Amino acid sequence: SIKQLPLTLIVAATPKNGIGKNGALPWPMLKKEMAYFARVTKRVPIPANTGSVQSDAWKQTNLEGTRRNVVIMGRKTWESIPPKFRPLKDRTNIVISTQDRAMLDGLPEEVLVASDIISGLEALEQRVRDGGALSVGRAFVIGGSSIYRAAMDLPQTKSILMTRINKDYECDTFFSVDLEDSRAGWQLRTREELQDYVDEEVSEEPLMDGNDADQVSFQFQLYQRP
Ligand code: FOL
Repeated sequence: SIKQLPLTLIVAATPKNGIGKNGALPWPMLKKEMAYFARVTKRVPIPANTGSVQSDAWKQTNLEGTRRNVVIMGRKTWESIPPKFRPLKDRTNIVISTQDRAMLDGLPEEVLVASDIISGLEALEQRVRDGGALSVGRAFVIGGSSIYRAAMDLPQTKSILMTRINKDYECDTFFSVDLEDSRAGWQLRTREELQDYVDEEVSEEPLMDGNDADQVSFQFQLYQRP
């Protein structure tokens, strides 16, 4: 059932878990980091092989384009995405808002609006049945703070793709989960496990990005809980 669909949280945060400032990201445009976010949230996993070479070859060609990943975000995160980039392309966008969608100006009809994560997934399931949306690949929770917190309270949230930004930018919004507190059950996976999860190579060394005035390094991580 869609209610039990695994959820992956994807977030970039400073050493003090800062994620936002004045309705935007706290750091300058980090091209390689944003490109990673876009690639990973778009990439649909190929379904597990069944053993038949012939059927696996069929799946690779024919299931391509039949599934789409989902991105779930709060209303303020939606508004923080540059208009030319929203809805996030090649992904089914779900916006969480207590307001009616009529109150959210200029929201394209393909964007689903719901009052909470589970209701949003149920609305999507209905739209898939109606033939109005592609079936669901992976589902990512992309923020902000209150949506991250709501996702952490759901038992199907077992993976966090964290980008650790190695610089203390001033922030007014935080990721309120202490991944270092072992009592919460979050475990840092190895680089190899991260690579298997995102299906791409991940650098052993921190990456560098930013601009001439503001250089910053960052690293990609995977946390999981049992
Ligand atoms: N997770 C990570 N790792 N990095 C982030 O920057 C991030 N940002 C959000 C949530 N999780 C994240 C929320 N904020 C776009 C802008 C802001 C945003 C999320 C996405 C955005 O415009 N994305 C475009 C790429 C634009 C570009 O290539 O410059 C996209 O297609 O995903």
